[in-house]
Amino acid sequence: MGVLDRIAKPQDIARLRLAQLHTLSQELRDEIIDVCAETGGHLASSLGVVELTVALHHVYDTACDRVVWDVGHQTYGHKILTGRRERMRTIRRHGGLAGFTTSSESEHDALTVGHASTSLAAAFGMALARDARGDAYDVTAVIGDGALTGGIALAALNQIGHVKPRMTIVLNDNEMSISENVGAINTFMRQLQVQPWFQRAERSGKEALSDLWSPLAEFGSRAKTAARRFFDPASNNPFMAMGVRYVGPIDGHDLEQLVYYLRHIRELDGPTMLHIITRKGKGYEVAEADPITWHGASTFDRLEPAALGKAYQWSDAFGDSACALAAVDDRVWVITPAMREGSGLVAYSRAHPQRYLDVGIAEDVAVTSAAGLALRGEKPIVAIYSSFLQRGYDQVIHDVSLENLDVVFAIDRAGLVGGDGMTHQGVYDVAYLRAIPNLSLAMPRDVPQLRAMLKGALRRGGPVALRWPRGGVKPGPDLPVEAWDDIDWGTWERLKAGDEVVLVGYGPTVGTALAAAGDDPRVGVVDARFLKPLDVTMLLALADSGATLVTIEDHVLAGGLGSALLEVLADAGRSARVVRLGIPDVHVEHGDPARQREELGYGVEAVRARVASLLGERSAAARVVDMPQPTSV
Ligand code: HTL
Ligand code: MG
Repeated sequence: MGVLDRIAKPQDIARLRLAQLHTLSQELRDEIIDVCAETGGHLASSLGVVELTVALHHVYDTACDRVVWDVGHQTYGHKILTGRRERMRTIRRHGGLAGFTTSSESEHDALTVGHASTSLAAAFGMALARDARGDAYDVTAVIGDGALTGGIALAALNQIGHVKPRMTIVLNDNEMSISENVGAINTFMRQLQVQPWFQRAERSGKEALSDLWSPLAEFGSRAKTAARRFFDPASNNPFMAMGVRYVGPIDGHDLEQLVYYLRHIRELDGPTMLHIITRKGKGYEVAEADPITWHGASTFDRLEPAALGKAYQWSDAFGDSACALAAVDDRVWVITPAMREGSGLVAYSRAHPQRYLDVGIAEDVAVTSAAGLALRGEKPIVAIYSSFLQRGYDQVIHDVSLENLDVVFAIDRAGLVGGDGMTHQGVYDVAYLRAIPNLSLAMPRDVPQLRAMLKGALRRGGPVALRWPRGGVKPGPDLPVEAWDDIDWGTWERLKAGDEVVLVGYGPTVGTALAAAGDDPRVGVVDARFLKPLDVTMLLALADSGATLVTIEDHVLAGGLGSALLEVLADAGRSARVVRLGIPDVHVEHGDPARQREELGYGVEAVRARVASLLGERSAAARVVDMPQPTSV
């Protein structure tokens, strides 16, 4: 029986000796690899914080102390240690554990999270609440070097350094966001590690440690001395400049040091940042060698991990199109907020490095820098996930739309996203973008349409948002940009005749509509590829035809296409029977999107059933109308 097997509750970890903590770390690492091999998931990040996880649970009681993990994707070890070991193989799956910390899942998860950079502000609030109530628990934020590039993290640090509540900030620095980390603070952190004083300090830290490994009471003041040794005021440390005590960097895989510093920092007043250096993928060779691929892995064979190959994705179609467009127009730029791989931009970043920008996890900066570029005549494309564009919403309105600037938003992961779940669902952007003046919004149903829309967007100018889903797509034919289709801006396309029930979809739900309609001559299909401007002419013609209109969207119903359609009909004083299919007023958890769509009533089977019942209703109504009227007496 291993150490892990003997842990009934996380509080048991407090009693373990150093040697047992080492064994526990090994066992935990092993289990994380096994789980991820079976389920896929955020392997490399979780492996990198195994020792930190064990140290945190050794020092803190997470049932009352608050440990706030940023993003929450690195918490596989934390979940295993906090009563969820048996359910780990359900992670990210339908009805299973969430891939991120989720407070409804466990009292040990301090925050429901998935988007980056929120931990510092949330922990700051918790520390204020604790002090206001006179409580004594500890508050610790664990933030990655990637997440620290986000504006909200830096703004929170600014407050923390000003108000100075007692809290610990563990900066988990593995030099990686999903791809290589970027930014000036990152450069500073790299410089820290090559300073001779740092290397000296690391050695003397070790010595200080062997000196001081004895009961806690002895340590208070000596810890401060040791901590001070680690800091060279001549280094212009930006964290110190912001009013946060800085300790480090230390080796984040050295359990002894981790425990030592966490213990002593909790005794200090005010905020302290412990900078730890870790290796993403630590302990699993392939993941250490290629942490980018193994950041979010699909299932794999532990002993023979093959290259994680993937079919052609919508992201690839965008990346290839952007590459081609930038090659024929030297004013085209692509900006990504830290999502080079996910947005299909690896090839683009190599082909056009001068007109490629990774701004870090800073969606607001991505949008407003695009505005700046556009103000000077460039043609920026902001490549961004639907759910992360939420972070740049004010910038879209205030910096882009007000000036009617030529900025294209290339919105990926629009629709249900699967394993990432609630925090990452791309199901709000139609609603939140449709409200913005000057902006066009469209969704292609295939790659030729994507190319036509992207080319058209750059040509016509003004803010244009194009969206596509997560997942595979058939590659387009190999054609030069001049041979790409043109698109008639703002028009819909009637793909199948039929005038009793007309299914109206956009993007992938056009495929749903076609499949559900089959070859029934009574059922028509329309591709509502422009969500703004809408094709009012076609819409009113459809309404006047007397057909029942069924909108199908992989998006929330509130503010989606169905709502837009009803607005047009109401304003034009027309009436039609409209049935709206899509996501009701709930958060959709992680799971298999195809199954979720059926359950939510807009998968192929669900739509087919709905169409059958609508056709049934119509013929029943027609029979009533056709019946001979009884003669009056
Ligand atoms: N933008 C926002 C606002 N939130 C998230 N989560 C992302 C983008 C995407 N994302 C992740 S994990 C991650 C990004 C950019 C890198 C985080 O790097 P960090 O952690 O250094 O903080 P590390 O992986 O341990 O190195 C997810 O969506 C899971
Ligand atoms: Mg990192």
